[in-house]
Amino acid sequence: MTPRVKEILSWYGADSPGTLTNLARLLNHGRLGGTGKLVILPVDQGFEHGPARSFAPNPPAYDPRYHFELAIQAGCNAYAAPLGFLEAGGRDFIGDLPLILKTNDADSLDTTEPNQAITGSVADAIRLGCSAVGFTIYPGSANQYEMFGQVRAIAKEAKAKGLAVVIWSYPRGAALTKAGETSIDVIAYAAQIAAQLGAHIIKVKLPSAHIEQEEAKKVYEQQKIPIKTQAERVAHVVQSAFAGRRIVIFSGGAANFDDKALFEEFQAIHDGGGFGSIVGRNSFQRPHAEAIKMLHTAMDIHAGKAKAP
Ligand code: FBP
Repeated sequence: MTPRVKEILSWYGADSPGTLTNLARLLNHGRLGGTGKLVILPVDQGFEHGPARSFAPNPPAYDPRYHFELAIQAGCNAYAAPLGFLEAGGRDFIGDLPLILKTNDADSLDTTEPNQAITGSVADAIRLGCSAVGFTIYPGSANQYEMFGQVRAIAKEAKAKGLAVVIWSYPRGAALTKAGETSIDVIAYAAQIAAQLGAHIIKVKLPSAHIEQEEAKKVYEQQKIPIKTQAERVAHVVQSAFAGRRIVIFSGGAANFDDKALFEEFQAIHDGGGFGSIVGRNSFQRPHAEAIKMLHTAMDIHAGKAKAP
């Protein structure tokens, strides 16, 4: 156990040894093991965006086993997926890397107010040997309070049974404009909500400099909160999650094979004190060897071993 991982675990004083062991598994695995940084492969896009949009750019990715192999070979800290993908591949890769079961999912056939269905349970996560459960909330949706109640119940059970909890906190819905979904005030707020809901690991999108809420705007201006650069915005989001005492990681977004831009984002996450990335489409939609190379560069940037080229 490195001093940094010990320090991070000390922030979660209410948790049982079982939950802390699982959190430590996530932090100690892979190329970034022990650094306090994480790169996680999430593959729920088949459910969330549909199979062709997700896997046609790199057809081997239709096979559930592809993603286990990619995460293992790249040295990711963990692999996160819905029930079906984990059931389909789990037996072939027992003990090879920590797993996170997504316990709710949405599809893009539904165009009504953003919501998710419960698609997995704590019992499923334990049966599949997972270290954590994952759950998406949509702050700003008319369904947000229902989702907060659901994650509360799943997190309570997960913690009672010794698992860690990862919350994907993605603002969207009737209360927000499109720009508001990634505005700095709203992303910082989304990180705070996930922390208050008891997440061990919080996942948000990288924020823009836009400020959505009028009341918040006044404070950002009065207090001169620095939000000009991406690194400053990352630092503000991390501060918003209990003064940096919660693990906050940032999502990759739609495939953007302009690696320069991607590496600059990883650099900003590193410079702002973010804890790493969760990179789905940008890794599994490119050929395998290129994905490994990109993920290794991402890890080196997060570990401070390399600068964005
Ligand atoms: P990507 O790196 O592919 O963006 O994946 C991260 C992720 O959080 C997935 O887990 C999830 O399916 C997707 O983003 C959600 O994307 P959207 O913003 O379209 O809902």
